[in-house]
Amino acid sequence: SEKQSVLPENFLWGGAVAANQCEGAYLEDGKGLSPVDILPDAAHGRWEALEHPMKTLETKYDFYPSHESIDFYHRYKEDIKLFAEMGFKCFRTSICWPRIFPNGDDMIPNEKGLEFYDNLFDECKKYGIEPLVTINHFDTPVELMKKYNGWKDRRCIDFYLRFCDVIFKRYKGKVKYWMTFNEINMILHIPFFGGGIDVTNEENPLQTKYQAAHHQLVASAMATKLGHEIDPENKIGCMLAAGQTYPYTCNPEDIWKSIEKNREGYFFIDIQSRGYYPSYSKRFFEENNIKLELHEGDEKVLRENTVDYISFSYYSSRLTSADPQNNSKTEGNVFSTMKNPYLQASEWGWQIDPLGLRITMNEIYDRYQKPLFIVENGLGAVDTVEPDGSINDDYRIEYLREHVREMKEAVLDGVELMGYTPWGCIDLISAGTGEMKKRYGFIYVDRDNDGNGTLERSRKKSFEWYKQVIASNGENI
Ligand code: P53
Repeated sequence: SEKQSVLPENFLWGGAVAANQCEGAYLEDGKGLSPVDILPDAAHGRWEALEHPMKTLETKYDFYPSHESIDFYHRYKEDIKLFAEMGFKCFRTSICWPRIFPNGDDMIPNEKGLEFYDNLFDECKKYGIEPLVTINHFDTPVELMKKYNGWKDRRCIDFYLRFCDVIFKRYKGKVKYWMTFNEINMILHIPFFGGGIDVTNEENPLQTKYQAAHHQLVASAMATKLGHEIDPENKIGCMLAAGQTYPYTCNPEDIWKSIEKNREGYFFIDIQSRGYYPSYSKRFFEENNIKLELHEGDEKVLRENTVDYISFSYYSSRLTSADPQNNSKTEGNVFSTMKNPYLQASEWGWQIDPLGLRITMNEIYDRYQKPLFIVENGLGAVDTVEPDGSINDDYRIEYLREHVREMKEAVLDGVELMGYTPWGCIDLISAGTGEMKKRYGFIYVDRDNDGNGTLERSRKKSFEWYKQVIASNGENI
């Protein structure tokens, strides 16, 4: 029964987390503050706090979800063992920038921080798990915001490259797959997460965001160059918060609007993958009174150092209309989207659209013709622990099964796909809400929104399901 599988033999099955949402140990071994470390949860004003981070710095909250988080910093061995039991081929995490450079602009890296990631990657290697590393996942040091207003300041390029130089050299031979910035388009929506920026007092916030984006795009290209020089084996990718925006109706006005919305995200990948500012950006900048400051050599660096692959997160499609009357924005989503009457939504209002994944993959692949990597996908849901300790998360299995099904369809459509790492393979703190209750994991963590619980780990029903998906290379879903 040597049935040929749809997915390639070397397909990278795994799971994804980010340092700032799972490690905890927020001041241990010389670490500086990450953006999440100054934020409360949604019930205590997280959104307001995200919008005015400088003011947030002066506010004392009773509880900070990230400070202990799921304590991955001390429990990673146990967790990686569980990932290995599921058969993970790869594991996506990020390197916490302020663990390595507590102030961001330090000259000398923090050895203790570097040691932690040495141990972490060695532990992965023990089980043949390939690390997949996000260099900056919402983790621009808070000190850089205080001193420079984050990525608004061009000097962040140098600080970031110093960080890249240290980690590329240190983990050479241990890490091969890198992503320069998590959800690089997030800088437009949550500039504090995306770039350590407070836009409260900015005259033209859009100008500030795009100037910061330019700095990140140049930094990303320079990091790609550096990474290839240090180890030609390195594969360096970009990362987009994806999800196709559909037009509400066949009214050409709606179609045009959806094109504009999709370009908001493509803008970044057009530069990172094609190597130059897209033609449509000129008019957009003019109409929004944005004047970018480019340095000599920027355009050359962008053109000569495009990414090796394109990774992205996909949770949902989006929907837009030209008529503002129709734009009944759904709750709980950073991307403004209308309610799609054909789709169900999660408890947090995220609309569930498996076919949208196939659509999104086909669109991205047609545009860039480079290998894709799905590095986030999943369902945030409330789980119930039964008296016997079991957790029957059939809703999560259902969500993932339908998405894996459509992912395979996209591969049959001709899309080149490197791997699949569902988000929050172990329960962790939600980026958007700071909650524990919004769970994504195959592995349950005993901890609630207020930080109560033993932090003990247990296998959910989806754990066994995912294990057989991997074992069959995606054939038994
Ligand atoms: P949560 C929304 C808000 C913040 C970050 O989100 C987001 C999104 C969704 O696009 O992006 C990613 O935790 C991000 C992860 C995050 C995940 O979505 O709000 O890369 O850090 O946890 C899920 O449910």
